[in-house]
Amino acid sequence: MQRDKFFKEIENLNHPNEKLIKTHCSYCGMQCGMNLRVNTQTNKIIGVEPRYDWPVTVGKMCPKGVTAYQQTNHKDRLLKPLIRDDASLKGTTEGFREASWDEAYDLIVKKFKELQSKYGKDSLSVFSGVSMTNEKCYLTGKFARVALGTRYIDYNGRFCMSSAAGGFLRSFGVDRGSTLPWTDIHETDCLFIAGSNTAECHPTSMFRIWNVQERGGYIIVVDPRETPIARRADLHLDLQPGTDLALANGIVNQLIELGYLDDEFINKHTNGFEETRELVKEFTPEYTSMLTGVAPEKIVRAAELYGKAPNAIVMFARGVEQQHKGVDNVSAYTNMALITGKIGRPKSGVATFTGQGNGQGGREHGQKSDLLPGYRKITNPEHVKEVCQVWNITPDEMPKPGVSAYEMFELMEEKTIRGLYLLCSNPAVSAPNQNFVRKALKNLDFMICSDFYLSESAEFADVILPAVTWSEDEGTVTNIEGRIIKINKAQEPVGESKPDWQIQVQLAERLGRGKQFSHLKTARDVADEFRLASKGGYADYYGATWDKIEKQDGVFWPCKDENDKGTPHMFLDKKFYHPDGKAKICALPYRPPAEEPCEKYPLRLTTGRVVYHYLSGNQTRRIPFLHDMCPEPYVEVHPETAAKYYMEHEERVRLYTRRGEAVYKVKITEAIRKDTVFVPYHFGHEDSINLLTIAALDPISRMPEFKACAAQLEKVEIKKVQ
Ligand SMILES: Nc1nc2c(c(=O)[nH]1)N[C@H]1C(S)=C(S)[C@@H](COP(=O)(O)OP(=O)(O)OC[C@H]3O[C@@H](n4cnc5c(=O)[nH]c(N)nc54)[C@H](O)[C@@H]3O)O[C@H]1N2
Ligand SMILES: Nc1nc2c(c(=O)[nH]1)N[C@H]1C(S)=C(S)[C@@H](COP(=O)(O)OP(=O)(O)OC[C@H]3O[C@@H](n4cnc5c(=O)[nH]c(N)nc54)[C@H](O)[C@@H]3O)O[C@H]1N2
Ligand code: SF4
Ligand SMILES: [Mo]
Repeated sequence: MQRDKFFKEIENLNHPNEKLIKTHCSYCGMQCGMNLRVNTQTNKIIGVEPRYDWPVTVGKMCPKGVTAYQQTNHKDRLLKPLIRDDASLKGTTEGFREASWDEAYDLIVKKFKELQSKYGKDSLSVFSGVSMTNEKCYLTGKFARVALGTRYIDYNGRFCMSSAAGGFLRSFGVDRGSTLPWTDIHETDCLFIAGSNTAECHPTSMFRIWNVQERGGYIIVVDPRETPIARRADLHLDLQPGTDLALANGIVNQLIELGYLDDEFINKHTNGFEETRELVKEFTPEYTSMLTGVAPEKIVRAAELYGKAPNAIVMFARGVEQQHKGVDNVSAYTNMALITGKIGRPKSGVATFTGQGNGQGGREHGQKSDLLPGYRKITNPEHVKEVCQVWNITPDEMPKPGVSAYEMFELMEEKTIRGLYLLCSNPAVSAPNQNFVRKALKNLDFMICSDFYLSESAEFADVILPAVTWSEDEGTVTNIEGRIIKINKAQEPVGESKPDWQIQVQLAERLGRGKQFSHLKTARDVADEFRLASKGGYADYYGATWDKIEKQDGVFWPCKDENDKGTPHMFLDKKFYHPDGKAKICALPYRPPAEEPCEKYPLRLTTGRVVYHYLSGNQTRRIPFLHDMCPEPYVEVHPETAAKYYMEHEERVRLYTRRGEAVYKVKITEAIRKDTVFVPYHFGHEDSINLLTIAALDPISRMPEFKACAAQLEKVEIKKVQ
């Protein structure tokens, strides 16, 4: 094969003092294939090259990916545990001193035991993230339930993918972010993409997406902003933030009106069509236009383009999901595929753009307050029994379900939760309603934070534990497609830093749970236990051995045993995961955003990302190139709106909501609705847009409404500090 030949040539060009470690990027769900370049004299990572032999991204990487390697030996790395003796300095970077691991562990165990004996097991909590491997995510769930014995564990996926998960579970009975492999995308005839700034957030998908147009197919984009992908789309539906449910119902109305139904598919493989048909009757193009701000002709045209395409894929991302009706939005857009039968076959289906590197795997194996490995339920006694056997505990030792991520902060604020083990997340930037969240963190009696840089959240900790970056450990992650892939170790841990799974094993031993943890001596040991724990669950990874992953360029779950090659396409047999084997078409009444504009707050505020930064920015703000390209946040304002407020480009203005305020540079752009302003959220302290966002939670997914609230702008005069 041509690509093998090419790759061999590249290998031959290698410098004798260099080796290449095959792996994937540390950041988003695309998990682009990369080789880390390692100097064999110093054994240090010195660079990166894209992997042309990786079938999903074929040699493509974005600005974050090509600079990701600069994280490993960065000057800001935490090299030793840090302890802060003076609690009055909480919320600052001050007052930390270096300590040995033993001293740190002793202090943590003493404090955890004190709190639990005084206030009960559930006085401790774990808040984690999904930039970690499956093995680490799995062990974090086990650590919370077995080593700490607390019900309170949840993770940053509640702010990310939980609405997609909730919507897929309701529509299909199973939650795999994509029903088909990414290598199908460029071969479809129509892409309907809602609430995804794909060109900035999943840039290495773009070559496949543009290819649809080049082959004569169509791209429809739904976004309040004219993003790069919206600019070149065949149709841009520029809706008001928070109105997707009305738009989806309106498009379904037109798919029915214009006769694009697949009656056979609906009859044989779905439930709920008649209720849905009834419900969407009122969502005529005119009524939908009134609710969403999208022109009626565009709504009809979207239904035509999607309906007549032989194959089509409905795709969405956080623009749709981060609303207090995110789950309904997901199911409502999924209805498009179910009523037209464009699912359960190659080149047609539904996919969400998975956010974090392991956004998929990290939600399947027990970091969520109600879930156990393999997507088992903590409320199901059979499931609990199965997991207890692997964990070597009795079912009565299994804690009850806890609460969602934001609700944990509420319990911290009222002191029901007194201790926190934070790892792999930076909620002092990324959680909504920051004034409240920071108060909750300050209110804790004892907090530990594991990170490789001192994050804004670590500033609230009593003990900081130095973790390793993705390049200093091995394990698996599950990419945007549901494909389990292998992350390889390129360098020994910097300083005294340790992988999170090792920290948890050592802490568990000191907490008297050696019997359940001491046998885990390597990441591979954790992997073997983790595969077993997922066995028989519907997210079954048992057959996804590291050898198979290597041999097959990854393994799509479910993969039940050695002979199972995995499942790239879901539902090819038209069997959905609900007990009756049918998918659910959902009748979903419209409700507006939790906070609508009013006289005092007349603008709609929405938030999101830029290509140069990643999430809370704790990693990317430290990379010189990325910082230079985007050194500070800004507020995007339409020229007519700016003129109304007498604001000029780059002038500093105050943006405020009912919850907080911040000062930003104005970026005047026609690529946004006149009634909407947008701020990227990658910045901390007084620059965080989450000082302003609303914690209105989705009733099912408990996702906060990051994408819509009411705001106002005001001119300010910044006085120079003397
Ligand atoms: N560069 C970069 N890439 C990333 C990340 C990153 O931080 N930086 N993070 C990764 C992660 S964890 C995630 S979750 C993904 C996120 O990927 P995306 O969801 O694509 O990113 P966002 O910028 O949050 O939002 C997407 C779009 O939603 C639009 N939007 C806002 N409100 C609404 C609405 O009410 N309806 C609709 N339909 N659209 C709306 C915004 O204008 C924005 O263009 O990206 C991943 N990739
Ligand atoms: N306003 C607004 N807010 C949002 C969003 C939005 O669109 N708008 N999007 C939300 C979304 S989709 C997401 S995903 C969240 C993400 O928000 P966060 O959970 O805060 O995500 P990160 O910034 O990745 O935080 C991860 C932290 O852990 C560290 N880290 C990385 N890998 C590891 C590891 O393996 N081990 C340990 N111990 N530490 C590690 C990093 O240095 C970083 O400090 O933000 C949410 N917040
Ligand atoms: S697209 Fe995502 S995975 Fe690929 S290089 Fe960029 S950040 Fe990394
Ligand atoms: Mo995310």
